[in-house]
Amino acid sequence: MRTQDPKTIYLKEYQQPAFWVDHIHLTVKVFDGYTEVTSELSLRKNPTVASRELVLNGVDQKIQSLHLNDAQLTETDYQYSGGLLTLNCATDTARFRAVTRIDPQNNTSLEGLYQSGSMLCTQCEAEGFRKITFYPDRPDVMATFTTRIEADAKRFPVLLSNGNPVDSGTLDDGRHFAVWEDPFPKPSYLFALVAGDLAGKDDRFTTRSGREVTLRIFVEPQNAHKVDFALASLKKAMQWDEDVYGREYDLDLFMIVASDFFNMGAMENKGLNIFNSAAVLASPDTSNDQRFERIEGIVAHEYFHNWSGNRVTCRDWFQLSLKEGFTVFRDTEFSSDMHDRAVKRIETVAGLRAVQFPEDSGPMAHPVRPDSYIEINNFYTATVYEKGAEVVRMIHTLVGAEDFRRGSDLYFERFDGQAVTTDDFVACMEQVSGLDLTQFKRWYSQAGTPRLAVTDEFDADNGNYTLTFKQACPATPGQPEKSPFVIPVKLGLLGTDGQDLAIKTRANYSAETEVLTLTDEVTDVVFTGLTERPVPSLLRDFSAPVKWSFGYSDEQLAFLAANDANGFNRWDALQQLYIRAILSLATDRRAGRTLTAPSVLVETVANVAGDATLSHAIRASMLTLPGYAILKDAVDVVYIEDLIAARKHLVKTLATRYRDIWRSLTEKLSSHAPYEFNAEESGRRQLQGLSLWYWLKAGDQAAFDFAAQLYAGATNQTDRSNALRAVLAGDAEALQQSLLSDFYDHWQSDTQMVEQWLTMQAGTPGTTVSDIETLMQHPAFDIKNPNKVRSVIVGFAMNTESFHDDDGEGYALLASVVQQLNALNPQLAARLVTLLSDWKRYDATRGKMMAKALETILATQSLSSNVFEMAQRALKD
Ligand code: B3K
Ligand code: ZN
Repeated sequence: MRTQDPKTIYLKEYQQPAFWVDHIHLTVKVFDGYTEVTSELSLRKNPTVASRELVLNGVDQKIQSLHLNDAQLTETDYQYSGGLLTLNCATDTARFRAVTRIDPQNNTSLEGLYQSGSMLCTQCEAEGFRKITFYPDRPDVMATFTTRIEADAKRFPVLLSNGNPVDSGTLDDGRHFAVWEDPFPKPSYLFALVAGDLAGKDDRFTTRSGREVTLRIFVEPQNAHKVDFALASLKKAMQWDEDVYGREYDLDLFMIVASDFFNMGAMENKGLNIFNSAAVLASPDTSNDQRFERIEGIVAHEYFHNWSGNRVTCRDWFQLSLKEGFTVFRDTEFSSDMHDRAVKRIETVAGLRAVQFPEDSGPMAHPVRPDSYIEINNFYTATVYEKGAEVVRMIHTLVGAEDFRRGSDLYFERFDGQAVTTDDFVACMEQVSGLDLTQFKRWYSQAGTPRLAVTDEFDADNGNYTLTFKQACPATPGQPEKSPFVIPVKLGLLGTDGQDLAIKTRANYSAETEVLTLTDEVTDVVFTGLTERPVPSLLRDFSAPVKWSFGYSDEQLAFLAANDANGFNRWDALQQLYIRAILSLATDRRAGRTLTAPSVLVETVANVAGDATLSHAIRASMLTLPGYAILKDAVDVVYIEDLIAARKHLVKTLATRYRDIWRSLTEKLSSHAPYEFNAEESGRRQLQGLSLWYWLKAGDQAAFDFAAQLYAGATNQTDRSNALRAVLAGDAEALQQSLLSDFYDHWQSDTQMVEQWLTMQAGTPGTTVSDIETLMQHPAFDIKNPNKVRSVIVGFAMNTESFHDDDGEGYALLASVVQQLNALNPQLAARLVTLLSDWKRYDATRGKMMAKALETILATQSLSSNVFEMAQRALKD
């Protein structure tokens, strides 16, 4: 164990800095082997703070010289330890100048300035700017930036930073320079710099007030054919933000750069977004529909941050969800408007349940607005992002679309150019709507997924139907007791004919929005004037992120799946049936009983598969079984072999019973039309892919032949990956091997395709730890590249059957990879620790082995604070 644990930062201890920065002038000179950074800060005393201490963050800085108001500082004038430079500043305005050297070529943390392939680029959120120069690296310090970059003209012909280009020219020794000016005050986490030999492509967008904006995307030359889709997505996003939020872009230039080495998806730096190549480069031949959809969403997300994040930013990192929750809500709405709203809602909720719910019910649970952290990078979580977006969605539901828009207008106007809090956001919504959201704000401060148990009673004599809602929220780390949440419940009542009945009730319910607002631990709602006992359709569109239950019979769930007027709830009813069936099959297996899939479910599946009134995409979503993440979250103790066997049994039953349906769907859904990415076409391909997968599971030779042909004749990556996915899930090993090696031979020079190739292999059932070790020796693998690590290691951890093999070797492998990455890239290493964090849910033997892997990690020499925090939280009681 460490002798000294890293420091914990608390929200309650927030204090403004003693000095603000009005302007920073940066000069970055790139040389072989080192980079020299000169930074000149114009400082202004904060009159509300008594202290005169100037506190600057700085990590891995080799100091060349420091000046305060033109006086050179000597070592007795300042203190520099633990990443903090502190000195006394007697004047109310001051100039501070630092000349330091940094080493981007050897910066494998991918934070600050680092080398990605042949280019240099930056990642400053959350606290990377301190790796570039000394600065008050906190989001409440907002300054205007001027950035001068000097570098070799041949190696780095393109030199970029935030804002507008204001000067450029040549220097001696084959070097050149460029100067950029960003007129909008911003926190340091939004700073960006790129230097490289990049190909650019331009497009244009005219804003509604007539501003002509140049859109420019930069990529390594071999990727020049993969930029059009991102540019088109960007224009759609710009238009949408004007139409839906009245928000216009504010500079003359908007740039996107693609980088192969990147810790996450993308980064919203002002005017210069930097993207993980995998999240921006697209072509029909190398990206499947899912990837297109993801890219469109991420491009929009980063663009939307220009307002929700950049113009109005976070006061401190506890407020991260202020920008992330709101921006995820915005990008989700954008995607819903671009494609199919019900399908998007299904995808969002499936993701929330698979990732955020388990996070919220385990040792990593934390509020949407955390109270404390050691390493803020560990809090870029599904809770802050996705649950945060659900919280904003509930506000939207409660205040209504019109007031939500007025509230967001007020928010952007009132706080433009400021760093604020989630309370400030909510206050705007309160002001425009007149609602008191005090109790609602518990969604920001209380962790855990509330449980909502619903029961009913029908009084036939009086025509009264009563629903009783009981809410409770389990304890989470540091929060043993919870107070009731405000829970919006959108509902309908179905009559025997499957139609919605007219609803009359006494309280809490708005007939206009069909939303009932719960505020108490127990709420009775009486619906009047009913001549029959209805079937309730609850939490329509998943109106609140809760785990709700109602004692439906299988028949009632099947009835809802067939009739509910709410598309989302049709899907959800069937999901409940699947989960129920798989869990009961798992119990049967454990008890040694024979397995029989329930007939109500089996019949419902046939009805859905043949229901031509449903869109292809909805049918595909409804026919997709819940994954292990969701199944695991539904049981107290995970006996993984039982879950696997139960799920397989259900798949096999559906596959063999309906082989003719799968076959005919697969064949009928073929098309030779040129590839187009839109809701209809991607829905068709999705349903075909799924049908082929089922057909193949039935073991028909014709299915294997079809898949091999689909693969060979594919003119787009969606068909190709559908064929591969189906074949890899079957047991025709020779065919699997031949397709995989063909794939690599053909695509080895395409980075995105190689990443997919790695992911496919890591995820194939039957892959062993030694296969993974072999894959990690392959020339295509690089432990310093996060995409490659995610493809192989996360891909393997998602391969439930293999990763959880009872020899525990999967866990040990993961621990050793974390140990290696701890020194290279602590942020990525810490992410991987979460793959073991649900250890307590497994059977005792597996749980122990997983905990042991966590202990091994915790015992690592020179453990980073990132990994320390995660492993220690995961192991805590
Ligand atoms: N704001 C960035 C995420 C930064 C993560 C730093 N560890 C991307 C985004 O959410 O848009
Ligand atoms: Zn974001």
